[in-house]
Amino acid sequence: MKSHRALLALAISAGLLALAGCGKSTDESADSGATDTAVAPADAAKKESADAFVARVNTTIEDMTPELTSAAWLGATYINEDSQRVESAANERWLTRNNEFIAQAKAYDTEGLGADTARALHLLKTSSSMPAPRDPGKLKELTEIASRMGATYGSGKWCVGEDCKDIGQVSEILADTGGSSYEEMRAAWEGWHDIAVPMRQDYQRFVELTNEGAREMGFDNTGDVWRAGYDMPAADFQAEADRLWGQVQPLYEQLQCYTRSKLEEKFGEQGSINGMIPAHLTGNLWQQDWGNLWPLLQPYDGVGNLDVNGALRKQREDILQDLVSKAGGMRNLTADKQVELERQADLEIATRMTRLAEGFYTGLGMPALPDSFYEKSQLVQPRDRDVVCHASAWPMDTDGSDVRIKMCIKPTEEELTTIYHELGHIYYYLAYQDQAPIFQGGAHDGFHEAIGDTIVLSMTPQYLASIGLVDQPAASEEAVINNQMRMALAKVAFMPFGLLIDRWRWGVFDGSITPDNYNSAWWELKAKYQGVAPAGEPRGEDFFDPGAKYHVPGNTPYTRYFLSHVLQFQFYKSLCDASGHEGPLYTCNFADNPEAGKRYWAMMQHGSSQPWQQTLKELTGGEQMDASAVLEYFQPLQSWLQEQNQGKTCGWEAAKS
Ligand code: X8Z
Ligand code: ZN
Repeated sequence: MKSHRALLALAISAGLLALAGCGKSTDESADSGATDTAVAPADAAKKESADAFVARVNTTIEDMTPELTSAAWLGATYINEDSQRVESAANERWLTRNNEFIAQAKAYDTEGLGADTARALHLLKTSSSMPAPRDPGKLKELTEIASRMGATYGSGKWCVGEDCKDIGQVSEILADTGGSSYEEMRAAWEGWHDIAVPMRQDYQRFVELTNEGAREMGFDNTGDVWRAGYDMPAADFQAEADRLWGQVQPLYEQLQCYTRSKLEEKFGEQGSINGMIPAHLTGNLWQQDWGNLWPLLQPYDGVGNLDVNGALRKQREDILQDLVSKAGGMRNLTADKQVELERQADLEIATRMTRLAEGFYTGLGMPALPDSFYEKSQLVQPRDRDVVCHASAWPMDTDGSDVRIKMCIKPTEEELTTIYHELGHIYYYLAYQDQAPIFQGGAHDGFHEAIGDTIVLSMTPQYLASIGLVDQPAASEEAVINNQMRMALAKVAFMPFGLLIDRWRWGVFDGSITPDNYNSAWWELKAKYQGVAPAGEPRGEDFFDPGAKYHVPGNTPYTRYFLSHVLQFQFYKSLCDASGHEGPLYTCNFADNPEAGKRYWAMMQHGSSQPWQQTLKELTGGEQMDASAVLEYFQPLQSWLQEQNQGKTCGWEAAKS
């Protein structure tokens, strides 16, 4: 069976299909403003029972998914004008059908319907991340813009004269926080942000078109549609996200303060801007993961070796040496042959890393990945064409027989954890493949993002040692703090970023942020939530900095990642309990525990067939998202940071950004 899950998956991965996306929940209040007056859908609803209609929708999704996903896969892995044309045409066909479905779904009175049918109708009405206008010309224009923005991002390069660097190469300069100079990092950061400038016009039109689609569906604007997908009144959702942020904000502020002071020690006055962190200094283009600042921020030098990067690099080097010696030694190799062997080594280490991740899931009792996964996935960056390197996971059809990931894997810790993340999506697809297509989505989109990240929390030093990536871990308070810092640089640093992208887009969609302040509003939010600022002059409206982040041109809603960063700690705690873990939460590793695996799989099997609160309750016992497990986990680090920050003036002056 095909599904909305496939479509949701594309939302997760490819972006375009997000438009068809599902997994959004149903919410009466979201429908209450419906203005659909078209006669045809009402007539259709009289002639076709709701049950028959939902069955037809399911069959249609099943039938249309393979072509749609293939077109999107081509668009992302073979960027050129032809693939964009095929991709946007496939989307156009699907969106046209989906609009008919939405209109008809709204014509049914849900009173007295069976629970599944009512849920399916509800999902249909609230499941568009790219609401499309009914006007065929405008719908076509929208799909073309969406494809073009995706391609512009995917093929983006920072060029100095003839020397052009893609996102991987730019990221390497930023990631080398010990080696690259302040100015080198700044040039790389600015260079990448230039790729987004040409998207500004397209994005503005994109907003107009999707807002028109949203209004035709009965919503105020596109952001209103996005917020409707959480089985609660859309208006309450923002307050819920604020509440969760309020729980973790003090911890983030301590981490920001410590990081800033270390940057000041290293760079002097250039290390901070009115108490904020300069955007090009965190080792990441968007300041969402500070793991690359480890050399600067490691609390206790040399306590417990957590150098996963070094271990992976060495493994790749060993693989290459092996290939070279099998080929008769370096001296006997042509330049072409050397490149070929390098490439083989890249693929071999990427495959090994993926097998490690798969091993975690199979260790929990989940199935092995089908051979087709390894045959059809893109694990390394092709040399002969542009692709979208941003990692994604794809269900190509609705029966789970063709699942893939698309990545440009390099031998780093960050990429390793991203593989575990992507396989979380893949295993979710496999777990709910027996659901009707329309229920093949996450309980909500944050659940989808949290599956793999929960596993990442279980990648303790003990686990990393068990797979040969670090030495037998030290057991000391210092080692605990070191490991907590390693996790916090990925997880805590991310949280404000997870929130702010959609704060910006919600504002853009509701008109409170207008095109003439797109960029200034972006930096105000960056300042307010992250305490991050660009170096030098304020970034004016000649730039379009939000477009330099994949999910904006890719139109993937982002609050899901913020929610995931809360949920994953709740899932982790429950799975740790299920595995019989005793002791502090942060020491728990549930690898190879069948009980934890059973509980997890049972939750995943529900897909989006019931409100997420119910699914959450089955796993955790509670119906609310709650960040107290985040605070419990990081308690030792929070105390340690407080001590380190004593006597410092923390906080920042956001207004001056
Ligand atoms: O986009 C992703 C995944 C694919 S769903 C690689 N993530 C967000 C990002 O990279 O911005 C995972 C964490 C946040
Ligand atoms: Zn994801």
